[in-house]
Amino acid sequence: MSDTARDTALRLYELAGDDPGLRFSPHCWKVRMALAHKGLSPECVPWHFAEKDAIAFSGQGLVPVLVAGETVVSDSFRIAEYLEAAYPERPTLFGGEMGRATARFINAYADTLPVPLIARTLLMDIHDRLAPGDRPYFRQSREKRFGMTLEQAAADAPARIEELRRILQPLRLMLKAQPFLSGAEPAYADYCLFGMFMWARVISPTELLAEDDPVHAWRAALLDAFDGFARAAPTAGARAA
Ligand SMILES: N[C@@H](CCC(=O)N[C@@H](CS)C(=O)NCC(=O)O)C(=O)O
Repeated sequence: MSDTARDTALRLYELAGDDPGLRFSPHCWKVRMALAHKGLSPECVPWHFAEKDAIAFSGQGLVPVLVAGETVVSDSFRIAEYLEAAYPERPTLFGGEMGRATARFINAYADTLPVPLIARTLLMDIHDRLAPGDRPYFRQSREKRFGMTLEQAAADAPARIEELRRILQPLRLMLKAQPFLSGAEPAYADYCLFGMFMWARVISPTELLAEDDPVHAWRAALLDAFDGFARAAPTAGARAA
């Protein structure tokens, strides 16, 4: 990668609520943390579900989308791979090929198990904080995806939180031996899962974790990373630190 490419300004399209400061997408948070890890500060462009045209240049309809000069990258994992290749002299996101392969598994785990459980606890809160023009699309697409109304999902939230806490057991066992998924320091594998918790933190007052859960302490350490970058993100409601 040439120096010119390294110095290229970065632009990140990310999902926003009616309040454009509310950036809650779990996949965008994975990328936000990856950028912070690399010490990069992109221009962040708030994007709404109704604005498919604004990201049509990326050839698909989902955020995050990263623009780096002439390069356009979509999909959070591919963006992390791009950053790792473009900024090799900065702190590594994967720690090599084996770390990248393992991070890919953690990403798949996060998207397959926690995402649908957490989604069902948040759907109503997300809906209520979207721009009014986004709400009908969100309700229709998510009710179809989950086979239930947003109201039914909200009523079912406590059971889903219990289920979430159960499926986090592998993380708890790991935390007995090391402070982060990536070892002594956090890296992309951690951000893959942490993005899920930022989704909840930004959009909803619902607490997903018990205070004495080791996952709670892991999450707190990541909230504090990069001078409290994630902790400082605007949230929808007042919450305890
Ligand atoms: N695998 C993709 C998933 C991206 C994704 O699902 N993005 C959501 C926001 S969290 C989106 O753009 N949804 C648009 C829609 O549902 O129309 C990634 O990791 O980036």
